[in-house]
Formats: sequence, C-alpha cells, structure tokens
Amino acid sequence: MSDFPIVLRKVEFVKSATHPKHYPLAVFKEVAFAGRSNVGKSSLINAMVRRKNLVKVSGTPGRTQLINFFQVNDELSIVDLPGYGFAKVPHDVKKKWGAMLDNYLKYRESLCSVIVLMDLRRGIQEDDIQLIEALPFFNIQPILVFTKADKYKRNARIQRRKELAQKHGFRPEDLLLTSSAKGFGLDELWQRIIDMTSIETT
Ligand SMILES: Nc1nc2c(ncn2[C@@H]2O[C@H](COP(=O)(O)OP(=O)(O)O)[C@@H](O)[C@H]2O)c(=O)[nH]1
Ligand SMILES: [Mg+2]
Repeated sequence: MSDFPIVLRKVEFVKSATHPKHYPLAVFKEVAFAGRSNVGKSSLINAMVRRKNLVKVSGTPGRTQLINFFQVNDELSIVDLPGYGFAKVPHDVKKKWGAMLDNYLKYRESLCSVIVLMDLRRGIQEDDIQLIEALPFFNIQPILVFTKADKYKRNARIQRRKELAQKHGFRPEDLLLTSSAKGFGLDELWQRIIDMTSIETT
C-alpha cells in the first residue's frame, strides 16, 4: 500500500442534502467527486480515506440523488455528488439533478475543486466535457481523473491516456491514472487535493 501525503486521523460521514439550506456549514475547504454512474466514485472515495464502506458501492446506479458530505481530520470536506449520465433515469429526475448540481456549484463558497472521474476504458464523454467546461464559469478548478486503470497493463494505460489527452486537448500529466482496486494513483490525487486546498496534512 502506498504512503499517502496526509495522515488520516479522523474520517466521518456528516450528512446528505439536496438543497443548499441543508448543506453543512462551509467551515472547511471542500472538494467534490463527480462522474457518471458506475465510474467508480464511491470506490475511489473509500480508497482515498482507507475505509471499506464509508460510501456504499454500486447499489442501483443513478438512484442516489443526494449530495453526501464527509469530513477528514476536521480539515477537509469531501463531497460525493450524484452520478450523471444514467440513461434510465426519467427526464424530470435528470432536470432535478441538473438544478441540484448547478446550485451546489453556484452557492458552495468553500468548494475548491471538482474531481471529475472518467472510466479509462470509456474515455472522456460528452457529459464529462460539459461538466469540465462549465467549471471555470463557477471559478472552480477541475482535477481530471481516470478510474479503473488496472484494466490496462502499465504501458497500455499510459498509451491510452496519451491518446485521450491528444484527442481532447489536454496534457497527459493533467489526467491522473487511478485504481481503487489496486490502490495506485491515490497518493498523487491526494497531493493535488492538498496543493489545491492548502490543508494541514499531519
Ligand atoms: N477493476 C476495477 N473496478 C472498479 C474500480 N473502482 C470501482 N470498480 C467497480 O466498478 C463498479 C462501480 O463502482 P462504484 O464505486 O459503486 O461506482 P459509482 O457508481 O461511481 O459510485 C463496482 O462494481 C466496482 O467494484 C477499480 O479501480 N478497478
Ligand atoms: Mg456511488
């Protein structure tokens, strides 16, 4: 297991909310995890905080339409946003999701960064691009992360990242390769979060 650049002294679930008036007080710097349903969001958050079941993995995809707030070391707030791009959710659910995310990005003043998760096999999809391109309008920095990179051998995943970076106009080094199954890329993602939030790490 790799060493994280942060000591995890305390990790806890705070609350779930949909409306800004129910968010927890914005006392800590915050990062939010976003991505399509089934991309590996819950798995990655669990791996990042070294808890097996802090966040439920893979119930019915697309049904967790809540914003879930967690807290690390009384320093950092971590948010699990509802997954997008689930074809089977009805239109009005999608509309509600859009409004909920819009409100969150607009009104969450403690939000430093949105971590956009994308399945390395599926690549960067239309709804990912929409989110990535929207973030600058809310003054929010993205961190771009590929999940399930263990599905490729080492050289193949580096090649795949290079191709996707070229196709979409990113620098390969700005696209993190992670695997919560094998536990790689997590220390690098932690370092980006620490750099972006300037939180204490000891
Ligand atoms: N091989 C592999 N599978 C993963 C990884 N992360 C998640 N999965 C699997 O992908 C599915 C969806 O994971 P989940 O974390 O629930 O995705 P979420 O819907 O984005 O929260 C589950 O079956 C996980 O076991 C990974 O890093 N590698
Ligand atoms: Mg999930």
